[in-house]
Amino acid sequence: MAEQGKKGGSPGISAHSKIDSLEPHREDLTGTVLSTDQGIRIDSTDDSLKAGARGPTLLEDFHLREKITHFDHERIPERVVHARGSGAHGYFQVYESMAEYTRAAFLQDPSVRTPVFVRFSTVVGSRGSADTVRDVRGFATKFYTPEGNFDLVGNNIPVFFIQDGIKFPDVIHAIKPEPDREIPQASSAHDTFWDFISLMPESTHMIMWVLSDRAIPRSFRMMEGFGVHTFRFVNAQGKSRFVKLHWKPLLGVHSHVWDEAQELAGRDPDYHRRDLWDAIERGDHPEYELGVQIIEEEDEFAFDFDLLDATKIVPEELVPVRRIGKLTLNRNPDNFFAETEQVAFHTANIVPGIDFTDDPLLHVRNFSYLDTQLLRLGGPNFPQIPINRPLAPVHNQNQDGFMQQRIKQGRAHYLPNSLAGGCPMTASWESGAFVHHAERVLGLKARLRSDTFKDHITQARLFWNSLSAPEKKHLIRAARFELGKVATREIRERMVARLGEVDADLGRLVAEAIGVAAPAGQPQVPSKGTATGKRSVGASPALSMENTVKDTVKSRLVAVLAADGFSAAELAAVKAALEAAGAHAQVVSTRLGTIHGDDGSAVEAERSLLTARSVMFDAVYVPGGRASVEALAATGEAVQFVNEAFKHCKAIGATGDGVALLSSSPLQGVALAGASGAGPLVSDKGVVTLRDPAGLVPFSHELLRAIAQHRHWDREDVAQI
Ligand code: HDE
Repeated sequence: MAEQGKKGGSPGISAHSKIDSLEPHREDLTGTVLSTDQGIRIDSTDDSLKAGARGPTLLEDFHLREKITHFDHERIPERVVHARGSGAHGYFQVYESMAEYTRAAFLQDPSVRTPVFVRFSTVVGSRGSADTVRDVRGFATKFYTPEGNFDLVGNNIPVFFIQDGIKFPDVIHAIKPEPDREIPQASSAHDTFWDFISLMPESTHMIMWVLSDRAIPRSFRMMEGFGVHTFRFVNAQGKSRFVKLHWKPLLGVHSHVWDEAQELAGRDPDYHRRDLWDAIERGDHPEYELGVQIIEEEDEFAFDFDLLDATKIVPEELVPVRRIGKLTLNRNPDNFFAETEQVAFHTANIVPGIDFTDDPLLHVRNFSYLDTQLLRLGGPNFPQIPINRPLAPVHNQNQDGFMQQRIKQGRAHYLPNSLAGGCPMTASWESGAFVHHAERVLGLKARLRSDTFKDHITQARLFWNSLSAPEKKHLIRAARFELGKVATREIRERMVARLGEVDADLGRLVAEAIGVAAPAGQPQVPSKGTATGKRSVGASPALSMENTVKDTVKSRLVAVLAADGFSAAELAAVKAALEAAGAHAQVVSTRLGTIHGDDGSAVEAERSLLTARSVMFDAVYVPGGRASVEALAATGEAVQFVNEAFKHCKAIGATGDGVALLSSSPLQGVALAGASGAGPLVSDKGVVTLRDPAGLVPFSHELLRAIAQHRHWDREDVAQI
C-alpha cells in the first residue's frame, strides 16, 4: 500500500478497500524509465528526429508522433452541466443498523466502512469557471458497497427549478451563456434565465434558495446536501417507506457574503477547490452526517404538498431528520482527470433496499445520466474505468464496444445457455438481487401534470418567512443584483410580480431598486395545509442558516497581520490559542519570508499583502509591536485588509499597538479598547481588542467566540455590502 503511505494513510480504508481494488491501476513514476505506450525505452524527449541539426523533422519519429497525437486527444467533452467540480475520497459508516427500514448492506453494520468518492460542483459554469459564483452546488456521492455502487447524486439545495425532467434542457439553455454572444459565463444574472423563470411559476421556491446565501457557500465543507427526490427504503421483508436523504455538515452551514464571493472569483477562482484540497491535506477531514426523513406509505397524502414533487421539501419540523451515519472525506485524488473528471454518477445506480418513486424529475434523470456519459466518456465501457468500477463482482454478457478492458472467456455470451452451464445465473431478492418494488400503477397515458403539483407559492413563502432579517436582506440584494442585470424591462416586471406573490415587501423592495413599479400587494393567503387540514408549517427554523452550528472554529483560517518588530508574546499566545481550538493562523506580512519579533524570535510570513486578501481568510488578528504596526500601516494594504474583513462582517482581533491599526481604519461605530471610556478588553460587533497584555487569555477566548459566530451581521447597519 505504497500509495496510502504516501498520503499519510487513510484510516478506515483498509483490507477490502477501493484503494486496494484500484491499486493495480495507480501508477507511481518514481524511479521508472521513460518509454512509449508500447514499452519501448526512449533516449531523448527534448529534440525531435531531424535530418541534420537544422534540417526537417522526420516522420519516422514514432515517439514524437505518439506524444503529440496523445496530447491532441487529451480533452474529453466537459459535462453539459456541473462541468466545474472537485473530488475527494473517503468512507461512510452507519451509526446503527437500519435493517428495520432498509436491507441495503452498507446501512446494516456500524463496524463497516464503505469507501466513497464524492464530487462537488457548480452547475452552470464551464470547467475553468470560478468557484464562488452564485449557483447551486452539486454534491454527488458514489458508495462502493458490497452489493454494487449506490450513487446519491444530490445538490446543496433541497428542491429544483422544474417538476418534470422534460423541462431540463429549457432551464439549462436559459441559464447557460446566451447562444448568440456566449455570455455571461457561470452566471444566472442575464435576460434569458430570468425570462424563462418569470414564465415558470413552478421555479418560485427554487429561486428563493438560489437568491439566498445558500448559493454562495463558504466551503464545500460547510454546506448541506440533499437527495432532492423522495426515494424509498425497502426492508428485507419487502416493506417500503418513503425517504428523503440529507447530508448535514458537522462544521455547520456557512456562506460568503456576495461582495466577497465576487472578489474571490477574481483573486482566487479556485477558492473552493483549494479549500477542500488544503483541508484534507491538513487533516481537517470534512464530515457530514447522513440524515433521513422516513415517511410511512400510509402518509403519502398527509402533507399540503405532493411527495413526488421535487419543488417541495418535507419540513424538518413535520418529519424530523434522523442522523444515521457519517461520511468522512480523508484523501485527495491522485489524478484529477482519471478520478474527478472520469467519475460517472447516475441516479439509477441503486442497490437492493433503496428504490425510486414516481417523481417525474427522477425518472428523466434515470435516463439522462447514462446517456450523457456514453458521449462524454466515449462509449459503453466507462463503468470499467477504475474510479467507476464497483467493488462488487461484475458478471454479465455485455461485450465489445470502444475500449473494452475485459477479456471474457468462453463462447456462450447469451442467456439462457447450456454451453456455460447457464452462467452467469440470476439471483433472487433473498440471494441479493435488486427486485423493483411492486408498486401498483394505474393511469391514462397522457402528457399530464398532477393537480397536487400546482401550488408554487406556499413553500417559497415558507422559506422566506423562515429566514432571519440579515438573510432576508441578502436575498433582496441578490434579487436586485440579478434582475438589475436584466435589460428587458418586461422580464423585470414579471419577476417582481412573482416575488410580490411570495411576499409583498419583497416584491416592493426589489422593484424600487430595479426601475419598475412595485407589484400590487398580495394578500397573505393561508397555506393550503391550513385550508385542507393537511400537515403544514408556517415557518421552519431549520431553513435559516442563523440556526446552524456556531460553536467551533475548527479548520478556520485566521490571517495574522505582522511585520518586523511584532510583539512576540502576543502573537505566540494568540496563535497557540487559535491552533489549540483547531483553527489555523497564517502570518501575512509586507513581504514573504522570515520576520522577527520584538524579542528577536523568528516567524515565517507564508503570505504577503500582495498575494493575500482578507477574502481568503475567516478572521484577522493584529498583534502589537510598534514597528510592526507602523510598517503595516505605511502600506495602506493592511488597512484595506482590515477594512474589508470588517465590511464582510468577519471577526477581527487586535492587541497592544495592533489596536492602532484598527483605529486608522474607518470601523464605524465600533468601540475599541483604549478609546475614550473603553476598558482594556473590548468586544463589540465581532471586533475584539485588548490594550493590556495581561489579558491575553480572556482576549483569545473572546476572539475564538467571535470567529465561531462566522459573521457579525449586526455590522451591516453600518457597513454597505
Ligand atoms: Fe443532474 N445532470 N439532471 N441534477 N446532476 C448531470 O450528468 C439532469 C438534477 C446533479 O459530479 C449530468 O454526468 C436532468 C437534480 C449533479 O459528475 C446530466 C435533470 C439534481 C451532477 C444531468 C437533472 C442534479 C449532475 C451532466 C432533470 C440534484 C454532477 C453530466 C430531470 C438532486 C454529477 C452528467 C458529477 C449532472 C441531467 C436534475 C444533480 C446531463 C435531465 C434535481 C450533482 O446527465
